[in-house]
Amino acid sequence: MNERVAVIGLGYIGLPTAGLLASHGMIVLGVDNNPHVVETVNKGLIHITEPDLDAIIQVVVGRKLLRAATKPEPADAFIIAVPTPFLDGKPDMSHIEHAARAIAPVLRAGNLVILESTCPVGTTENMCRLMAELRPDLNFPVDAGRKIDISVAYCPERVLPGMIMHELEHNDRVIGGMTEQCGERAVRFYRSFCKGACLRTSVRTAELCKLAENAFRDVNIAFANELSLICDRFGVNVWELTRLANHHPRVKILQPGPGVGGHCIAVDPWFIVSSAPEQARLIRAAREVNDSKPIFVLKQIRSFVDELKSVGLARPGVACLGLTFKADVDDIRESPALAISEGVMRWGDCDVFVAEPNLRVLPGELAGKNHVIMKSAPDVISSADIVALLVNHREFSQIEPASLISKKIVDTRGMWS
Ligand code: SAJ
Repeated sequence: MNERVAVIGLGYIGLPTAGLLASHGMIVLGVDNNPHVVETVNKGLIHITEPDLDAIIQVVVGRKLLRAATKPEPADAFIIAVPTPFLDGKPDMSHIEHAARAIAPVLRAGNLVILESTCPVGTTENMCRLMAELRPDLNFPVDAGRKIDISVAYCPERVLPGMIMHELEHNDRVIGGMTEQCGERAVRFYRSFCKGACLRTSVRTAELCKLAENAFRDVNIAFANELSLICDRFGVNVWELTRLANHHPRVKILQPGPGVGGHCIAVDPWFIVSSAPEQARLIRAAREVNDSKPIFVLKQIRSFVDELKSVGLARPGVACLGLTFKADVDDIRESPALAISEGVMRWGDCDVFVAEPNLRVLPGELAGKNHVIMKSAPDVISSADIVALLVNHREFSQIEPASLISKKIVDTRGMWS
């Protein structure tokens, strides 16, 4: 019989996972507390932008392999993929707690519960203890030596937004079982749809592994961003410098940018820093370097604004190209490009022209402001005196170099450098 799976949380990870499992013949219930999301998915549509996801969801909903609801129902396996924000200097695990409370009443002996959300070390154990308290009639892997009714594992998602459907199927998975038996059960589950290696370990190692991966990338991007500041001081082109340095066989410098955004790399390193502040000095420094980069970009734009004002231009026009946290996605969470555009808007003495091909309306503080206008990239460039390239969307590579002549340029992504 087909395996029944409930996926809790239909966001950037949960919905693609639900679609992939259903496309492998599993009967999937997607659970989300947002009725709009549930309604959208049940129509075979999607509420996020991710290449190839729309076609998969349309097919599996049409074939009745995927259905959405606001409450969990009994299943063989439960995957929890809910947000884990970092609020006021502390990780907020309340969504995981709510998910555990929601699935506890429908759990049955033989079930598998997998946590995929990024979380601080120890979270899976806490979640397991909570479910054990809520269901004293079932044996959870919290007390050594007892027969286990419910297998619990941590298997972090590691997919790259923009490539999720491919990476969900092909990336290797790190699978931490609360016990060996839990790990083996979870490995069998992932092997049924994942073509990558399924690497078994402990829950704590798997939790820290996910955080280490994102902190590693953050530290490496911080190195590139710090180099861009050093290059600015010496009048050196950072893009040329990194290109040349990367010809060394053991050097691979990442790309500097306007800062680091998204809900993963800009957030997850704090889970390590907040729980090991004395040890995580480099990881903290990297966060600070990356968080300070939008301020540097704002200063670059401001110096052009002041220069134009000093020669008599009363209200310079600033084109902000891109608002999302990275290229070719519609996600604005922690976006440095959005923060920079809002910063320019707040000065109040410039006109702000925004081009963002992946959004239909102006988000956040930019919405409803008289001096902020959203238009196509060629239109914003022709209206502006200063052009700030904030996101390297593929549409922007079509921009005619001739249209930039006579403009002041702040190219944060090296597209025109
Ligand atoms: N960025 C740079 N320079 C670079 C690379 C990225 O400035 O050379 C910036 C991007 O513009 C963006 C931010 O970093 O603002 C993060 O983008 P990203 O593409 O590096 O990563 P995410 O956040 O989309 O996805 C990451 C991935 N983690 C790693 O590569 C280690 C992904 O595999 C994870 O699954 C995801 O976080 C997650 O969900 O944790």
